[in-house]
Amino acid sequence: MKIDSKEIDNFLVGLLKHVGESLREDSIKKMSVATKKNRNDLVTNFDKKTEKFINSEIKKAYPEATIVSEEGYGDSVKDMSGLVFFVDPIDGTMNFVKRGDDFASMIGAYIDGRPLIGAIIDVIGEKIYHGGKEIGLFVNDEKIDNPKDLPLVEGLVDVSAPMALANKFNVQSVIKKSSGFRVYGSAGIIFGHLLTGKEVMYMSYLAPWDLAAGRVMCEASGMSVVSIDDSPINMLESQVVIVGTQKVVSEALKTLKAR
Ligand code: 2AM
Ligand code: CA
Ligand code: CA
Ligand code: CA
Repeated sequence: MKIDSKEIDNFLVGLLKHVGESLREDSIKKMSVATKKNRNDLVTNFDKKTEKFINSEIKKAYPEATIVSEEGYGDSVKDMSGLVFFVDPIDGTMNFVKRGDDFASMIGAYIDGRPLIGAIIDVIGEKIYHGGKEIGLFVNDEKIDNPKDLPLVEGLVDVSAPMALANKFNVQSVIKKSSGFRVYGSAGIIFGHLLTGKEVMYMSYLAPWDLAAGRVMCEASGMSVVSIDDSPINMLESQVVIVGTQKVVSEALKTLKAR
């Protein structure tokens, strides 16, 4: 299969532009909210509608590709061979429902397991972060420089709320060494902050669709993306992941091991 990363990047940016326009209109329309595993695990009619739309556009453009997505309209993907798209139609559904901002839509493209292109839209901020190793990274049409390799003491860190509150893996020891602690509630929004140097680390339990697009872009920008136990990232399973500048990730792993 001949794969052109520029062509996939253009396709994903076009798709997310459309998703952004439609979600900005939709958010004033009637929303129906249901719970999934627990009362904080929400899904709306817009999560489902958006995933159906994205997946059908991907299938039209790339009929040979397989899709891993959150809300059940994807394929049952057992291995990473060929072209695989990861789709999170609304990332930060709780923010979408409760605040109407700080939510994202994310798509990551991989070829034979290799990260190819990531695309994340900050829907209300109207920013699309996109690109990959081969073509570079952009916010909308503007090229972004790689963020500085700052140490923990010089940057803000973001840890998922449940992990930070329960002090899982003694993560509070890492938080205390940083400049400050933030919880934005959307992996996609946080990846945007990492890519533009506004935060230096994100640690969370992430599903494949939470991680895929951000991993492509953060690795392309020279940041580290590691699983907490230092095993290779598995894109077909959920895992606890640390993403950040090289200095911060190595400091974080050392600090967590020293507990
Ligand atoms: P979501 O909104 O697409 O579900 C903060 O809640 C962040 O963690 C969001 O990016 C959210 O994605 C994700 N998230 C929420 N619950 C999760 C879970 N059980 N496993 C993995 N990621 C989750
Ligand atoms: Ca969800
Ligand atoms: Ca998500
Ligand atoms: Ca989601």
